[in-house]
Amino acid sequence: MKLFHSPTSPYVRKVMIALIETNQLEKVELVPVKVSPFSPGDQVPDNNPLGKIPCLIRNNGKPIYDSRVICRYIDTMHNSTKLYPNDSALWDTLTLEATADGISEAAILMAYEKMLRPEDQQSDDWIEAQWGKIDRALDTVENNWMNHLNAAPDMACYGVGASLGYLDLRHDDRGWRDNRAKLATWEAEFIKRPAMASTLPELPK
Ligand SMILES: N[C@@H](CCC(=O)N[C@@H](CS)C(=O)NCC(=O)O)C(=O)O
Repeated sequence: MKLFHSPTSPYVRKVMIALIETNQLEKVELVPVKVSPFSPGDQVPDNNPLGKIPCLIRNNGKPIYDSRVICRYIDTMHNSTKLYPNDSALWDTLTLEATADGISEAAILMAYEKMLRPEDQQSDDWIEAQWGKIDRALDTVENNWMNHLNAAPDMACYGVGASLGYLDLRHDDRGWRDNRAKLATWEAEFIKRPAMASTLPELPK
């Protein structure tokens, strides 16, 4: 299989973590790509019309996306500890994973606004509105989801780890840890897991 890959994408990181945690990394060839809404290139849109990564080309040649679909697909291909529960606990896992992905989405849109749009077209109000989503979502995680995060790790926990890593990468100045001692304490331990540590994003040099 082939995975369109970028080391800074929190969504690609989720897929990499899923592959590492389930001992399946060797099944995948990583294809490095750089995509943005303004420069999607050809390779990614030929396989995912949305022009987004991650996109996984399966052994039968068919692409699948997005990260939640890929992670669930990966979870069907192994017999060790599952990333998604197979009972009613699934709905909690999917909701927390969606919350984490939403944090990443708002954080990416903030970064795109600053990095991709001409300065005179950038909107501070719009950036703050995106941060408002992140702020509310982080408070919800801090107040409602710590029991879930502190239980056996599932794909939702890895999603939260990936989204917090992206906040550190792009929006460190926002101080997401302020007033969120429980989440900060959890994250400090969680990032020591080998799958988290080996996928830590770095800004391109
Ligand atoms: N919902 C998608 C989001 C994927 C996404 O936004 N990926 C970013 C990279 S982190 C991307 O490909 N951006 C290019 C674009 O928006 O055109 C997922 O879970 O995979």
